[in-house]
Amino acid sequence: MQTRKKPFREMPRGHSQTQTPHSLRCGSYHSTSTANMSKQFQFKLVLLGESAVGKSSLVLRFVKDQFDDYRESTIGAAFLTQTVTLEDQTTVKFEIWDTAGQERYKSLAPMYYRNANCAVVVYDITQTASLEKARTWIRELQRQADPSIVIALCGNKSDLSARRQVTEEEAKKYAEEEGLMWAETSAKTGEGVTEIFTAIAKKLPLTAPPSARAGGARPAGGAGSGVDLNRQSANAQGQNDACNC
Ligand SMILES: Nc1nc2c(ncn2[C@@H]2O[C@H](COP(=O)(O)OP(=O)(O)OP(=O)(O)O)[C@@H](O)[C@H]2O)c(=O)[nH]1
Ligand SMILES: [Mg+2]
Repeated sequence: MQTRKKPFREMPRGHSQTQTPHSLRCGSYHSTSTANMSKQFQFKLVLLGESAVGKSSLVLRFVKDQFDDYRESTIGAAFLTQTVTLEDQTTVKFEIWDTAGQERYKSLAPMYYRNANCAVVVYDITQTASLEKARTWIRELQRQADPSIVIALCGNKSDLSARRQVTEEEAKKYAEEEGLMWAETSAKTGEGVTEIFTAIAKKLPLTAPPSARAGGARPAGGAGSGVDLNRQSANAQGQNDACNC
């Protein structure tokens, strides 16, 4: 059992560390355009999965391109943002809620997946039980989250393939049956990490109007826009403000 230290800007339950601008608080999804009219969208993304599968590590890799062999388990949830730019220069800003996988925090999860546009449900390829847990989360999302939510199943720790317990075939078949995106990743080596978030960005409805419940993306200058993302561009890469709203 590894000793895990250096918390990843975690948010103790009931304690707000928020420096988050009002416009970025959960439930606020807007888009606007830059002077050259490239489109920008914001989406709420939630990570779910058993404790120690590597949710926080995936976020740390995606947001800061770092990895930490000794991480502390997340308390409550952590909030970060990261932006990806697609080939057509559309930018998608993810507001990421990294939830705590420990059982005692399970009841908090609906608060984080409510109104989420996309979810990354993570399992550890070296732990069969973690795929079972992922299935449980997926069933819960299918029942309780917004019907339009984009769900990606992510088999993490692909660098530990010598200890693999979950085959690619098994996970892929399940994902296909459920209509989920699927990929294997390694937060340690970085393999597949940017790719899975980019694939999600491409799958999100970048032109559709927002659905009734989830915060959908809106075209530049459309009704309800008004948050100038460019004003927050200093925070857009690797921001890790926490928020408990
Ligand atoms: N080898 C390897 N280890 C990883 C990988 N991702 C995470 N780890 C390790 O797995 C352990 C758990 O990682 P975390 O990111 O804290 O897991 P978590 O899912 O956020 O756990 P909770 O916060 O308790 O829900 C840490 O020791 C990480 O260093 C990976 O891709 N490969
Ligand atoms: Mg964590």
